[in-house]
Amino acid sequence: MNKYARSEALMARAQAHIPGGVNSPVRAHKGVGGTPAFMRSGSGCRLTDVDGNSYIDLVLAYGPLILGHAHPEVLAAVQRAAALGTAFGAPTEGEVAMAEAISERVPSMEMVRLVNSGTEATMSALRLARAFTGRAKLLKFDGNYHGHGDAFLVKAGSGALTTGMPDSPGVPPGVAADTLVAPYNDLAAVAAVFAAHPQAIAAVFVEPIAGNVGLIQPAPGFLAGLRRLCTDNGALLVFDEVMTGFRVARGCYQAICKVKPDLTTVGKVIGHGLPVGAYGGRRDVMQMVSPSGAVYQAGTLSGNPLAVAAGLAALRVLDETKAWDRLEDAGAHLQAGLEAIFERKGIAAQVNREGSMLSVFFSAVPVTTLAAAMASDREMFRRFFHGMRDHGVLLPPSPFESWFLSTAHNTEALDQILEAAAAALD
Ligand code: KE4
Repeated sequence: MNKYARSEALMARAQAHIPGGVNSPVRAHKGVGGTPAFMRSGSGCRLTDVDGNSYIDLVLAYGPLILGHAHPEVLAAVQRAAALGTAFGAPTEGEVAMAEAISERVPSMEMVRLVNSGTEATMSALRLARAFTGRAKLLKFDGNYHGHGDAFLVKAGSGALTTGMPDSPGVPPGVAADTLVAPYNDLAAVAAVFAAHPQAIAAVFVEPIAGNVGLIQPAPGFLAGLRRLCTDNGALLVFDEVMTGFRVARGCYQAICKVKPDLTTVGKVIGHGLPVGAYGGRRDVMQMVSPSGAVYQAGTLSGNPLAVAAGLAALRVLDETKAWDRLEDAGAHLQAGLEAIFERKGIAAQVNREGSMLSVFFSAVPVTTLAAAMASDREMFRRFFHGMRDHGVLLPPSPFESWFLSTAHNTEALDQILEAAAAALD
């Protein structure tokens, strides 16, 4: 009996009208093969697909669902908001509360503008940095993914890496020419780029934890070094915390690394599954954003009441339950269990983790660069992905994505994940 029959039929229908049958490339399983399961519902840490298969979910929509699927307090907040209307094209109190909530948690974000996705947040932050500095060039890191804005689709991570197109067609050479790339964790290379382009770089964009190549942590001193180089060269430092934001700490990763960026982009958790992103930072920079300044950026549904209600509910529950300690404990439990299994089975693997986000590279050497991630055993990952799915655990369908835990992943679920991992590697 084909346990994915309905998903396969839906994929055939989908491909008639949707490119690749999906609305975001990484969902298409190009990195692991096979048919993606079409999902019907989620509850807590579990998903059920259209064929009735149940999974413990380690994707969590690539990060937003930090409280798990269909959390009652998030659902109630969205239902209350929806009953009052879905959009007004006018300011609402919820947007003020969300901006205050973000600034209170992230002191570097003195002012905030809400948008509808991480991509919009990074695109807007780049335009603002270029306006503030009067410079054109952007420096990013190979394998870092900042959404699909033209300027960022150069040596990009995530789905661009999975599909083997880190430099997308359709990005004009004139745009790509303003995007400079350095290897992640290579401070000397960054200093060299600044020296080669004096007074020309508007901003350095960095994922303070690289979560779109799998997970790679910053080398000691890397982020502080970027801070110093940006200050010395008159460029803005932009932390892209769309993935790490409010997940690895209440105050984002910058509360852990104690490096203060000039601008920060966030998303995912602040919508808890509804579309939202935000950019913010220094008041003198953000004041340049229209209508207080001349840098234009707009959005019909920016600050949408339902997304804001979901995000405010999530941030409140995270505070009330002191979630980050639990998320750290869950991540540590899973990492230790996986490492013990790899050790017992003599499998060369690296588990990189920050709090409740982690990834597994089948590699005999530590993975601290994109090159090392690319050199990991992708065939082994493909087999592991399908073995885990066959045993009821859903990983992101690519070795170049991070796995996520929620507060709903209790000890029973974590132990089921470890049982599945042991079986998948037999
Ligand atoms: P969105 O436009 O997808 O909301 O956010 C773009 C983005 C920006 N910055 C970082 C650090 C991100 O991780 C992302 C999006 N993350 C991917 C996961 N690798 C989204 C998943 C997808 O593309 O379907």
